[in-house]
Amino acid sequence: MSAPSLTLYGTRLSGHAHRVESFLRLLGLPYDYRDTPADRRKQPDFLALNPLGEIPVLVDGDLVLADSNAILVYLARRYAPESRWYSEDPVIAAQIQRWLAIGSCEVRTGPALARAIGLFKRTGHLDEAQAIARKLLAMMDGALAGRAWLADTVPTIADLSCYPYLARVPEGGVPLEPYPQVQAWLARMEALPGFPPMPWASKA
Ligand SMILES: N[C@@H](CCC(=O)N[C@@H](CS)C(=O)NCC(=O)O)C(=O)O
Repeated sequence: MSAPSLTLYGTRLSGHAHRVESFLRLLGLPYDYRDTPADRRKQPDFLALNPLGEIPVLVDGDLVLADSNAILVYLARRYAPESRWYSEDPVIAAQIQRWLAIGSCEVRTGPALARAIGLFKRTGHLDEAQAIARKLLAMMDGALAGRAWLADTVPTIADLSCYPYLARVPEGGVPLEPYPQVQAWLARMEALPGFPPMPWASKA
């Protein structure tokens, strides 16, 4: 396999970009990082990479790929095919897909939106986003009882997808204390060798 030439467009406070950057770090893949704040995402050169104007975007040689979960799948299959970050097992693959979907839906409309309203003055209904976050956290606390990881007996891209916005949901006004299984899982994530914790915006 030729040496990868990877470029990641993101920002350090984006949980979506964190999904990708944490995986690049865990896999030990070298990459260039292009800080891409909101105004840059509307420029023609960035829109040529992702017409939706969203980070993250990964460029790997001739490949331009947007969407954090799609990038996680690509990196796992392209650069770690023998690992268990992804799975060919039908049941585990389906479980991973379920959590990636939750990462795109409930995580985005709950913890991610509550944090964005609180921190970045994004428009939206804070009460509704916090309610979705609490419902999701309660469900995850139950799902993680008696198991260490979301989709398999080892960490997978499902855990990477769900981690960042749940780790920093207190910045959206939702405390983590009522959810001990989620807190223990977040601690396990942050103990993975080479794993970069999601930064606190309030401490940035
Ligand atoms: N489905 C996308 C969503 C990415 C997303 O929402 N990115 C935000 C930043 S965290 C963004 O760039 N929004 C457009 C903007 O802020 O201009 C993914 O998973 O990558």
